[in-house]
Amino acid sequence: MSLQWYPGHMTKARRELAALVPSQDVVIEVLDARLPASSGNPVLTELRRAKPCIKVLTKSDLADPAATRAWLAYFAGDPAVTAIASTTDRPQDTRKRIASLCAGMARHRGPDKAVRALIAGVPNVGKSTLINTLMGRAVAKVGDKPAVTKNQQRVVLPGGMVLTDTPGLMWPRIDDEDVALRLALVGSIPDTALDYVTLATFGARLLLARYPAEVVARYKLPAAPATPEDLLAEIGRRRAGLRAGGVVDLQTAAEILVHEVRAGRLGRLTLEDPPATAWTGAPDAPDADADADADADADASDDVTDATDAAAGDDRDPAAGPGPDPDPDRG
Ligand SMILES: Nc1nc2c(ncn2[C@@H]2O[C@H](COP(=O)(O)OP(=O)(O)OP(=O)(O)O)[C@@H](O)[C@H]2O)c(=O)[nH]1
Ligand SMILES: [Mg+2]
Repeated sequence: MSLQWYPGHMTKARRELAALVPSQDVVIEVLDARLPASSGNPVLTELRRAKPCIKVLTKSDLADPAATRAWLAYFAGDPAVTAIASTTDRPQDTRKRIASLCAGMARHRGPDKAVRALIAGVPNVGKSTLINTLMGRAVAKVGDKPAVTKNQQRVVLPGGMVLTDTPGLMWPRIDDEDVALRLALVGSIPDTALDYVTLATFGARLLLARYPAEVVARYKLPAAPATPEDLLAEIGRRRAGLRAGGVVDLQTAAEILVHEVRAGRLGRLTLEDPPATAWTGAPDAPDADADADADADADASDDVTDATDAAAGDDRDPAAGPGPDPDPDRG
């Protein structure tokens, strides 16, 4: 299966993003902390080329804290980017951390010229929310569905930095079916592009493999069902009711599972792990700016952590937030 969901405004959005990149000092790529690989847009990687880049793993309050640490450690091996995790729970920390990183990455601008940064990424990952967090008030429209932002929006932060929000961007054809299904499961691809039973069956398989205990607890099951189909049937029997003739309402069961995964009802889940092979070059040579930033922000909260900390074996919870916390390290 290759999924095509490329609404008309995205052709224009891509063209406008390509035109914007050269004038920017920093590219802020927003990723969903539950999907740090699948929510990375190859179009953006190509457009930004060698621009300094901050990867912000948003919604880390919904992601598995141990997995977020593993992802930050993985990204710390990439000398071309700096990765942090964020959540809307701690806006002050996000503001402080991003301002400090951007200032460090755009020293060439000097003290008199405003730093320019753009925020980009796939739909619904929280780009406009991040703009609002950085502004300290609601200036950009946000919504819990993909493709809310249709045009670029430029704002000037209280500290003087010029920031541009951009529309969520997909690539014209997603050939990797698992990537498409993972993106749909977190709501970056609209429900209209796929059918719920296909999506929920995929989600159920993923959950049974990665978080069987959370599945058992949420749906009050005696044990983890053997197959994704069995799980959907159980959810159907317990929550969706039966149709005429005692048939399980699979469609409703599928909708329940998808919505509950998205909303974090099963707990904090991450749907993919970093590659097993870490980046192996120059592990002792993090760039000087990143070090300075880490020092300056040594008191930053656990909710916003930079990749250098994670790589150094920092075992703080990168995203202490509400909800169940499967992280045994958390103090
Ligand atoms: N739980 C949680 N939800 C978040 C966080 N950040 C954003 N959201 C929610 O995610 C949804 C999408 O947020 P937006 O800021 O509109 O996302 P976007 O990337 O601008 O989306 P498009 O403009 O459609 O590409 C909204 O319902 C936000 O409230 C977060 O840190 N945690
Ligand atoms: Mg938006």
